[in-house]
Amino acid sequence: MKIQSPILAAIAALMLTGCTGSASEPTDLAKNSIIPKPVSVTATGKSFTLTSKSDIFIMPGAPAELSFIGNYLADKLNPSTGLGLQVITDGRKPGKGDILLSLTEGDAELGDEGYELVITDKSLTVSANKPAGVFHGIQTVSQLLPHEVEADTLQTGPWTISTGTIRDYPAYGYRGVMRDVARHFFGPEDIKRYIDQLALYKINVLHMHLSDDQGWRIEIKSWPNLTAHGGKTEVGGGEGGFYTQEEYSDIVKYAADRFITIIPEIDMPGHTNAALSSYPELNRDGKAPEPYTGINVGFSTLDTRSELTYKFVNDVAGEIAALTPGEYFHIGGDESHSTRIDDYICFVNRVQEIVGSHGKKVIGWDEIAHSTLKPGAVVQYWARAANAIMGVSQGAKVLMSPCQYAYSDMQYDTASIFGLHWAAYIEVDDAYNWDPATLVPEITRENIVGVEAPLWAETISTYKEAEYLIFPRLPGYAEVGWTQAWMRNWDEYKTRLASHGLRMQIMDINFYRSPLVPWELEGE
Ligand code: TNX
Repeated sequence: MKIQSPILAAIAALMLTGCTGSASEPTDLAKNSIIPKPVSVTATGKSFTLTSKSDIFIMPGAPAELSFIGNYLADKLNPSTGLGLQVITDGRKPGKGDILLSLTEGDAELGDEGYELVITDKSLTVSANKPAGVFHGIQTVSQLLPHEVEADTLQTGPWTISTGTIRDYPAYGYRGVMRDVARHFFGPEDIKRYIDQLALYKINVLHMHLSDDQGWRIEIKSWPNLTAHGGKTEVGGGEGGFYTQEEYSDIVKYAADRFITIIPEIDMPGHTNAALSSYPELNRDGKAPEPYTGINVGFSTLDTRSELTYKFVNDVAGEIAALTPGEYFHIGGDESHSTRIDDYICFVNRVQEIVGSHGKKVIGWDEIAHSTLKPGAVVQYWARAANAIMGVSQGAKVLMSPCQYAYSDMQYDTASIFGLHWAAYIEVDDAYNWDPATLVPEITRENIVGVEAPLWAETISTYKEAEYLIFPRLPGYAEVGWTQAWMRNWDEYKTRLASHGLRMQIMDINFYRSPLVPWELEGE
């Protein structure tokens, strides 16, 4: 029985509750609260239940990533469901109540990240062309289960999902967020927890802002004072910190296992006081400035006319590129107010060559469009549309991070404790209600690689404070990147987001209880 209409599905649900179990069991897949919203959902009006007999099956010969995904799903479901799901790879066939993860080939519509979920009353199958698609598919499975599945302690269940088919794939291939770990340092454990949260919403890029005036956060073996000195400060005078190369590589691997690419950023030629303070010879006058712990911008610059500066950039980019499998290296390039424009242009042109020589493509904040962009360069639109348009006219692609909509460090409203408001107050609806492809008339769909929501860290120093700015805007940014604009609508989205309140609560996420969302919360 195929039921597409919600009314028919509701009638079917009423008819079926008598014979399939308690009235609280979901039987209409169309009434899901999946974020980001999937491309197509076809409800068939029955229900599938995970039981203590259920396991997760992977066909023999499938790539290792599929076993990793199977274990990831088991590790997620077992603590809360207590069902002891095991990953079976020995060729046994799945039976009633089992989950099957499989790779298919040549489903062109699904692309590299799409998936298909087929749920019958007997089994649940996630299939995709690539492991990334299967991984996104299991996130959808988690969201279809009751919210208690997100707990790390035993819950009662039942673990029932309504039946039907979901076919789903993203609008944009780049769905990212940025973390500023320079203004305040956030350690590897914080970043890993964040990566797991990103995976829930099918985000696939984490851009890490690794250097700024207030701190240098990644070990560079050929320039050790960058971290020995430049890593020991942060905004407000705290102790700062940095990632050793081993820790950085571990983060890269942790992210890659979750199909998230790390893009490292070394911001230059401005935003470089921490480096300048660590090495006097990088300064035009040979004198190292004091470490900086305030929140002003635009006062520092590398000496763009010194050959030593380019040796420095080459060493830094070389070491980081060698640890980073992703195709991009972010060169910053924003707010270089202390660099003459002609020097800035020469610098960005040369740095593009250096980054290219290490096998990476360049991303930079929109100001880099003043230079001559190399093929493959991406301009990250944050402030000036004119810059991004200049990039497009050079054939570059644009990454959309318009500060009035996509800046996670902007306050929600005038009462917000954390955050800034120089670009805007960004309530949860403002963060959701924009279309990357129509925001700037001159920048059209084919010019855009995707969407990124940056989180600058001047006003936040703990994980919980960061969470408060990230949630609940993050699910909205994920949907802006994943779901076609014509399928998105705030009034409908907010009811789905409302039900994610219970999930965020049970995961102990410190989220902003926006008055615009009809939250379903426990005990509040
Ligand atoms: C502007 S956005 C900056 C950052 C600040 C941010 C604060 C951008 C490319 N530059 O240096 O942290 O504003 O909102």
